[in-house]
Amino acid sequence: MRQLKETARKIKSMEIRGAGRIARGAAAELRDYAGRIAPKDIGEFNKKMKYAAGLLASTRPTAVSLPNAVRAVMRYEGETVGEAKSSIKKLADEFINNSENAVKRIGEIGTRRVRDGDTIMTHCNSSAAISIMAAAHAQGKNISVIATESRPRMQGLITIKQLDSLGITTSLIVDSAVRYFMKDVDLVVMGADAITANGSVINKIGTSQLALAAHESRKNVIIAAETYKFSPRTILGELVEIEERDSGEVISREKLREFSNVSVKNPAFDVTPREYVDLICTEVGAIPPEMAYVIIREYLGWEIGEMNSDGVW
Ligand code: RI2
Repeated sequence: MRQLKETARKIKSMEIRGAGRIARGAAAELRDYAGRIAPKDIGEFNKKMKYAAGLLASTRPTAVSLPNAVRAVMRYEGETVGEAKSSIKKLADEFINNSENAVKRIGEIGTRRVRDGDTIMTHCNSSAAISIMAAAHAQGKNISVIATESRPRMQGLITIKQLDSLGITTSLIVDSAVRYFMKDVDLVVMGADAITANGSVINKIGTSQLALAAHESRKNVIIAAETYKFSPRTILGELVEIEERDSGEVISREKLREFSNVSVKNPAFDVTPREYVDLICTEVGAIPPEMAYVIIREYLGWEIGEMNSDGVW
């Protein structure tokens, strides 16, 4: 239980972060937790697994990769504890393996849209988006990247580190400079935390203004996202919840206490309408955002359902 709570804490505090990584982290924790517990019968096992699933799924509300991963593992079967444990292990390993392959495949597909000499702008830190840049670079295309800081958590610093280690020339800019530099950009490549049935993209706060600036300058916007980033429940009319994070990420509590009439708003994500997205690059192909529904139907159809009182779908 201690290890389970520790993983949940790490996801919540963003020690484990990135929509793909938190999905793989949750799947791995469910597998390991199942391996560690010694319940008296299958009934008790199922109850413990439901609790673990609910706890992990509730750590961050926006990235749909997280509940999709939890659901993928919680489809386990078994009449005995032993059977259930091995079913969970198989499903979790499958999810993690598919997820890692998907990121690689997105790179191979997405690189076809990158030309030699392109300057790419990116936002935050997305392993799927970086996979495209890495693949283009590995093919010998001479690309350079403009990366935003991505306040308040500065995930842009992770991006420049990763690109630098690959040998890709990168400029770091403040978030408010995206429109200023858009004239130098050939292509925008970003990740996603969730994609709705109508093709809207939910990603790190600031994504929508970057996409808007790109649209104004007629620059293409590619979203790199595995199929498990698509949200089945949006078909049922549900909106994706935007995570509001602690004010301390923006300004220290001490500093804030100096003011009487100031509060902080810190949404972690925003919504980019599909009009500002040219292509969503998934592991099963590059699709226009209008086709998001098809991905949900073909690849995640079994996921649609309502949450029960335990917080599990
Ligand atoms: P990959 C991140 O969320 C960013 O918004 C990033 O664009 C998205 O997840 C996708 O990342 P956060 O965890 O799955 O930093 O492509 O809040 O790595």
